[in-house]
Amino acid sequence: MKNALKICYCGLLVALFLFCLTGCGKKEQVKSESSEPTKNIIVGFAQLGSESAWRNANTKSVKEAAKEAGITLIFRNAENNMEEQLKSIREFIMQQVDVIVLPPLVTEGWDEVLNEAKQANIPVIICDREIETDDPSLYVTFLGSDFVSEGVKAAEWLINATKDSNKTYNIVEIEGNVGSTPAIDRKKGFDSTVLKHPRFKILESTTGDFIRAKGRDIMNDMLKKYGNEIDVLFSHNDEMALGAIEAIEAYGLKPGKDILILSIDGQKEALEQIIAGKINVSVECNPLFGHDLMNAVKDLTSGKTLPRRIITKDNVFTIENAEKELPNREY
Ligand code: GZL
Repeated sequence: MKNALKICYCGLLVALFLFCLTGCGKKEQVKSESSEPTKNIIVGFAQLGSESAWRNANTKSVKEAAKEAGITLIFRNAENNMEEQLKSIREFIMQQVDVIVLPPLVTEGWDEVLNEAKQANIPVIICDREIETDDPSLYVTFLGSDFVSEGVKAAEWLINATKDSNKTYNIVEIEGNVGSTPAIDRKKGFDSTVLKHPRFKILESTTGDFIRAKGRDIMNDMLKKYGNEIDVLFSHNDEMALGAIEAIEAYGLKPGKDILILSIDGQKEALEQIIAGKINVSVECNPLFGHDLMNAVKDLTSGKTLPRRIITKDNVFTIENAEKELPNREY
């Protein structure tokens, strides 16, 4: 009997020992001393305007992505006024946000305010458009499209579409905001590619500020000046191309046939016009980078190193694929 008691007693002692060894029952979430409580991230976003469907889709994408990521977004809209963007950035610095995100209206004039952000130890992400600066430390990364490539893709479509013709093609160009990287680089990519071929000539190139009504008015003026001489319009965005279509039809010509129309952005309305035969090509410029932007913010604030450039993918829409793509368009 005594032996049996001894065995039970030893068994109990072993069970007790094992129990304590495994953490004494209920597991507690043990925070190591070094783990910080998850901090709420505050981002200042100085949007440049609401001039196009592209811009409004970009705003929506950034706001929704911030909400999904649990990031507090302080949103300001400069309505195409650089002074307002500068004011917004200084406001964000006063509020000591964690990250400033800037889609710069134009490339020049940001060094002073970005130096103030640097002195305040607030990192800056440039998105959508780029800045010119001699000080690469003024921002961490650029997230956006390759505008030179967009211009080249528009030119390549035109070169291919006219390769069997021996006529000279007179081109007019309606540009985006003067001094903005999409306007500068789309022009660079397009002009440098088409002008390698003697059959193309650029009659005139002028800004429409990415605005539909201005695209219409400028096309009007160009038609008054050159009339039926115009064979091709290269518009730096769909909004201005859609405005130009109104002017071309009012003049009595057929857009997409009498005047080939090359455009950029890939917005829903442009794909509808491609299907209607009034626009020949729209090179996509994707505004829906809110999710990628918030991932970059989270990586940055958790100490990860970001790539210097994060380039969004852009497709090309023509009569061959517009119908299939139309249901997927979110802007
Ligand atoms: C391009 C963006 C341009 C769009 C226009 O990234 O900055 O501005 O192409 C928009 O539609 O107005």
